[in-house]
Amino acid sequence: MQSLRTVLHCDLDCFYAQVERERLGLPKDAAVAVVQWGSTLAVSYPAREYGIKRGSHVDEIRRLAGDKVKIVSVETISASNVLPSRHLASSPASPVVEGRPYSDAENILRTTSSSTQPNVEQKPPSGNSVNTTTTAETHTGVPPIQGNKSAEKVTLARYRGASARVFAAIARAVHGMGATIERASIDEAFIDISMEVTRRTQKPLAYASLPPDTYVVGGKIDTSIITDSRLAHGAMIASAIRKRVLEECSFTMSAGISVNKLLSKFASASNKPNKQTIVPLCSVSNLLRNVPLAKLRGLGGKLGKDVETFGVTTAGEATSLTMKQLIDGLGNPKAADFVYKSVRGIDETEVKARDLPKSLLAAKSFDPEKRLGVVEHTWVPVLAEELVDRLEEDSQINHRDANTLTVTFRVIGQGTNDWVTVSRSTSMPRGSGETRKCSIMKAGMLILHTVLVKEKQFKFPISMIGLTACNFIERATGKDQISSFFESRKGDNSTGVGEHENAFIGNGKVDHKRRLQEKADRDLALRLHRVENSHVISRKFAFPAPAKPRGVAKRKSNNNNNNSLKGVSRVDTFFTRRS
Ligand code: TTP
Ligand code: CA
Ligand code: CA
Repeated sequence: MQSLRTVLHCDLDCFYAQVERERLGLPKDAAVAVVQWGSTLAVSYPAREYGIKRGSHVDEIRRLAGDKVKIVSVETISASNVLPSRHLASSPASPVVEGRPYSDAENILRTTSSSTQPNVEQKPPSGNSVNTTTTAETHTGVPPIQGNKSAEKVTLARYRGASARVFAAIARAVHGMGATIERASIDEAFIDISMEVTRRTQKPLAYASLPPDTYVVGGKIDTSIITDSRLAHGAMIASAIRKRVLEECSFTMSAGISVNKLLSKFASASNKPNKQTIVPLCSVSNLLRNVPLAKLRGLGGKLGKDVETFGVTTAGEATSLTMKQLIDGLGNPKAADFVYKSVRGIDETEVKARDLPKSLLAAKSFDPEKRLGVVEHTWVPVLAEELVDRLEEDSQINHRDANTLTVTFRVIGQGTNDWVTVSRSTSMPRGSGETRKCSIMKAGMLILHTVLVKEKQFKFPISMIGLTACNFIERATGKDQISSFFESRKGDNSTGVGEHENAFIGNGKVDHKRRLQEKADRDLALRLHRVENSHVISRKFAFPAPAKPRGVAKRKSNNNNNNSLKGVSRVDTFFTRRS
């Protein structure tokens, strides 16, 4: 029965903008717009007051807000330190093309040494030094540094990192509640807290004790009614989670509290930023009455269009359709059932902790390039570096290693003259840092060279290259690592046993049941962290499904540095020969 479930939807406010605001040490109320190739991805709420929206071009931001909005570009990485083209703005029409070209080095120098440049990024980029370019700001005569899509690639590492911190804080906030957390995107999660709410409803909760930033769709709730009382308890938990995220990560988050995913997601978006909204069952029909069909989950595409052929455009109107009409019209009883329920706010979908990503990808599309050397020297090192970073992050969180490296590229097929996507796999080089990066580069170059130059199965130009790590195997992990990961707090990099676990071990009073519960919670937290990468990969780099890899190295559990397909020695020979 859906009224006995309590489902939260948590969504960070203007996520990328908050990450940049925090990174640059700007005040909480700073007007910030985060742009990628000149177009806005995220807008802080104060900046929204100028009329700036997602998709606004930098020119428009300047026109609307002058220098009152801080423009920050997403981080990009390039193969060379300074590529002349990177100083051009993304659009030829943009006046910033006329801006004085200057180098990254100059920019960093300027930004770190000049206190008279209030709108210039204050902190140098974190992470990789030489190849990582932080592209910042700006306005009034200073060109946005990020510029040339074909010479740089965007990296979302900053936002992934911030997201991981947030999810860790959420996991800690619901620790011990038997909650299920489903990561829905880089900045949002569904949390099923039904079990904890059931436990809490033994105690009455007065409406007046709800946090002041709690809104109720349709006015008030009556906490003497069990369904409303559950939502009130849910609101207390939501508030605690948001508080924790704010304290540990300095990010504000909005939340929706209701009985299912559909309604809680609606709720979280209805009072932003930094607020939470309850949708009680009695207000569902009012809430959905004027909602366009396309706004409902699952009805944004063809199915929604099919329902519109009945002559209805809103959820409210669609409730006039009978199940029989829907089955006859849609020709699919399952789809009919889904529509019938959705327009009434009924969603039986479970909140599910998702599985680990099966692969990690670093990829780049670029203008067709005829010279293999340019691709090898420009993109392979950048992608290898990104992949190593992600592998190391993944290894730390998920205690596993990839066994296979797949190199995918887009070229012209011999004879057909069509673009084709080709994949070749080899054993994943082991090691860490620079050494591993070099080995991955060598393996990638060997594959490209073998397929494109030696075998001549495909023709230049080449327009995309991707390095994928897959075929993961779990490393044996000690309990300490899990505990310390779970318990570690912001800024606490210690690898020792967390405070909770210490108490647990120290007093020896915790019973078996609690021990199991804690383990379940830790596993939950880990599972949650493990899905951290999957969303971003598939969303940000629309990467064609690789053709069935040929020559995939056999999985070996005791694989150390076993580059069995072509062999490290062959890779080394190749590299030595070329260099
Ligand atoms: P959203 O949650 O959709 O938006 P938001 O967090 O910026 O703002 P809101 O307060 O309204 O929730 O997206 C989260 C981040 O994902 C966003 O900050 C930037 C990124 N993003 C894109 O890069 N492209 C997109 O098309 C969307 C929708 C988001
Ligand atoms: Ca958001
Ligand atoms: Ca979101």
